[in-house]
Amino acid sequence: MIKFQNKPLTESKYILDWIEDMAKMTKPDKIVWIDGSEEQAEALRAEAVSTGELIKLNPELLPNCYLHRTAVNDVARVEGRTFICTKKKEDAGNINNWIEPGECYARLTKLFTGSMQGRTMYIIPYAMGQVGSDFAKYGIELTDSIYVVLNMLIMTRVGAKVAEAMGDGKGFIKGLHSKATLDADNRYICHFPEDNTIWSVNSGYGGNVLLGKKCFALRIASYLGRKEGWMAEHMLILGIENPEGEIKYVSAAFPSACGKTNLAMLIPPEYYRKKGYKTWCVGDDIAWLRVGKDGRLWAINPENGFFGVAPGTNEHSNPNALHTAMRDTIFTNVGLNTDNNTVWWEGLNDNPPVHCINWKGEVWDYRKYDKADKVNTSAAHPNSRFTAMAKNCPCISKEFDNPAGVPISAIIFGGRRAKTAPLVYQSFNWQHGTFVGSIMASETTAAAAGAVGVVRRDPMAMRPFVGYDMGDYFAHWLEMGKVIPNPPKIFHVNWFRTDDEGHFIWPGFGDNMRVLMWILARCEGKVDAKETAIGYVPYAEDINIEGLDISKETLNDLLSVDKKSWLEDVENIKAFYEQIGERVPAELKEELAALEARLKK
Ligand code: OXD
Ligand code: MN
Repeated sequence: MIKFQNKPLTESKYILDWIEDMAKMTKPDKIVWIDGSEEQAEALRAEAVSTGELIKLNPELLPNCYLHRTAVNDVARVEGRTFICTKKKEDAGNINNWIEPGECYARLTKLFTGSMQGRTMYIIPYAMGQVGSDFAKYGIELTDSIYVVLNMLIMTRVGAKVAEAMGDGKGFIKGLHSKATLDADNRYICHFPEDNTIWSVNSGYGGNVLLGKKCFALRIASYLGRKEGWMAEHMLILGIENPEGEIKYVSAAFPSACGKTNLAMLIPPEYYRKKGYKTWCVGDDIAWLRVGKDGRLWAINPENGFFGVAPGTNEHSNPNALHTAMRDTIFTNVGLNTDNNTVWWEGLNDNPPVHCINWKGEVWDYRKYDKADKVNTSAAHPNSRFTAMAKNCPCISKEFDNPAGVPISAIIFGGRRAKTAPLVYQSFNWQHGTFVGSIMASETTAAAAGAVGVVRRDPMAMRPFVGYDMGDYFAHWLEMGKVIPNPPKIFHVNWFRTDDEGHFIWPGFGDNMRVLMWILARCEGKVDAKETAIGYVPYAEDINIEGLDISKETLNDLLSVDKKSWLEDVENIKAFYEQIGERVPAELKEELAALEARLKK
């Protein structure tokens, strides 16, 4: 029998046996249950400060805030080291990396054996979604990292209530994480969807180790969603309230670091504010969607906090995120202003600190900053983060904790495309909308390791997050379309179109509300649109540009469909569908052929 330092939060033999097996393998010195109490969290923060794992920031300016630095080779999700381990390779599909489960367990067992020696194992029982809600799912993460514990306490709902809701434990998601030696060559983020299991080793970076987030709420949950008839998506959820107090909700999928958090916390431009419009954030990264009794699609945000990208967050781009992160926050890999013990990142303001320690822990000289080599010359790593509580967000929706979620009027796909995609267009129907999602593409960002600025296809922004074959995932979308009596309308947006000199043409940020207003007007059948080869595009006069320094011609440019570049894209999509393989549904191949024919007409 293993010995716990504090009272176990469950009596489930199933759960306790599993913990015992994991402890026998990893051999921690101590084992502690995380109960979700403030006292325990505070003691862990103090311990992490005493070992240097966390730096306590200025309590007057940043109350209850801390800074953490990861290893320099461990700063982003590692897609090349992320695996879906299904019994059959074809069930993981061609887009995912795959290792046969038996082989993977054996390989990782070697890495986990003794990996917690001299350390404490923390047992974190957590819920994704409100405990007791029809949407909720439960997991336990075993970890040897206090940083992980403290982040999970912000990002998920943790503690005794969760352990109680797990009951006998069957069906909970078994997560095991160890920093081990942080050896990048032996870093593995492995998912066993057929066993409800996640094993992550040799990393300390959020996206690889906060197992409730990408690993569970997207990869494992997408697999469960297909089996159980619901959807787990890489989507923000935003409510838009009109002057009559009626709130309509949209969910939107964008690839990592394309402004999801900004859109989720958008502040309407003055024109709309004066009229009485308001916006409410339900979620900034993940949506779980189910068909409601009323035949609409309903969504929850399964998370309890935000793991947002810091650089570029400022009073203009996202004041709500900034205010959210001013208390009870863990900053990771940002700069430390040593004059006042606060944090700084590129794009926060125009006053870089004169005395600063950069994300690598070195003295930093702002005069050496070189845009072309951000990783080595900036104060904050381009993928540095804040982990902040949803409840501290000034615009958090009052439905945030509603176990039933919110009804979705529109699904919006988007990418970072300099040329091809217009500012906004609407799909013809659910099937065509699924096609539009399946051909999403974006120029890559710093959220994942690898080259930045290269166009890659990222269907539904889920390329790194689908826990099974991508073709089957598309088929699941099509199936869902058949069982939602009153489905949301599906749109595509692109805030990132540039002129010939490479400048962004659309102002973005709060002004994206203008596009959302067109989208909602379309959902309500209140505005006409132009039918084009790719879908319905707005008439320029229907996008409100009052108060913006944008000419009608520029708007027309933003809304234009360049057939030549679309036809080039079609070739690229064909190759991508080939790469996904034979499970791409016939309906989507037909949509592609029909698009090509319309473009050639
Ligand atoms: C994220 C990501 O951290 O998508 O949300 O990488
Ligand atoms: Mn994300």
